[in-house]
Amino acid sequence: MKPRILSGIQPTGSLHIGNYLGALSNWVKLQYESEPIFCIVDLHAITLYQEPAELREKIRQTAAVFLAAGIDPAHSSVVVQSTVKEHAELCWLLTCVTPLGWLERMTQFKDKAAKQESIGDGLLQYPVLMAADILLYQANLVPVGEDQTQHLELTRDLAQRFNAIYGETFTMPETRLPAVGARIMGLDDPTKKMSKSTEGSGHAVAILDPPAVIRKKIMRATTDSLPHVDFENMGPGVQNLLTIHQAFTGWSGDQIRRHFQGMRYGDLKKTVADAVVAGLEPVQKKYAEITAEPGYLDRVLAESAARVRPLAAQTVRLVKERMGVYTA
Ligand code: ATP
Ligand code: LTN
Repeated sequence: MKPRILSGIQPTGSLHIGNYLGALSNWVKLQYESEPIFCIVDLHAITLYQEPAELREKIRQTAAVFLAAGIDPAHSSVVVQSTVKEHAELCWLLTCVTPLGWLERMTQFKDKAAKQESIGDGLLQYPVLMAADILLYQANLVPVGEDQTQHLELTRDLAQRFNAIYGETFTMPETRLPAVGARIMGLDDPTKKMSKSTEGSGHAVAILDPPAVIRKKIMRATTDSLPHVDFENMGPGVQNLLTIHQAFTGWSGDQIRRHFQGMRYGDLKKTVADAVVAGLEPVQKKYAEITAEPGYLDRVLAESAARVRPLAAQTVRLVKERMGVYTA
């Protein structure tokens, strides 16, 4: 049996090269191994306040970026999470078997909660909803960036706990990280993960940034006080730029070392910027085509939702039966 692949991205801002290298490009590579489902997780996005008009816009933009990056809608389903109501329904059912302590331990929850004056319950429940996304379709492979590994461990723990209490119900999902680019760091601060919601124009390169903007951001990236690349003594900023280059070009570690050893930082940045601009050019071109075609995106989203709903309904029915909840 082919594995079922499922993953998701929050429509919380402009997708950046961390999302591209950590998640999207890996989805594109893996998509023909199975019948994958890729979600725009709008219900996750609202765990922190989103301006409604902006959120509506970002949902469509995120879906268009999935397609522009090479997700093939004839084969893969591109689903807006909130359009398949079973995501929320299964989330509640799973909430009832989730120990509170498991959720309070999540590092993403602790990080995000620390930045809030008042902490919404949704922020705490976030990983349960994510587990519901995955378990709803009995997915066995979840391609994500490194920051999601803890949430996936919780998903497995939850599946195991449910199966132990109510009998074998859920497939155990496996985490799949990309070989290179599982954790791209901020250009302005290479000790912090590149993130959509971090402020600052020098932090992230967006997938849709024009070439001149990409070049400017990379040329200004934080490095260190050394003059040139030294693999024996390399700071995190330089390491991050090399990782970005390697992920975009597909070069081997040896090739990277031979090419960049001793290179001055100015030239390093120029070379990295060229690779990023070249790598994103086809994505940007396709994005323009997709968004120029009226009705196309809505059609893809409607067809995808219709395709996955029967499977979602089947799982929720099974879970309800197992738990003894009324099923008409
Ligand atoms: P937010 O800032 O809103 O939390 P984010 O930029 O962290 O957003 P998510 O929507 O949480 O992005 O993540 C979508 C996917 O991209 C996940 O698979 C995640 O692991 C991956 N990802 C996010 N940031 C990075 C990064 N810096 N490097 C590699 N992968 C990343
Ligand atoms: N929490 C994830 C987004 C996400 C996800 C999922 C990823 C929601 N549901 C299911 C994989 C599988 C994040 O990247 N922040």
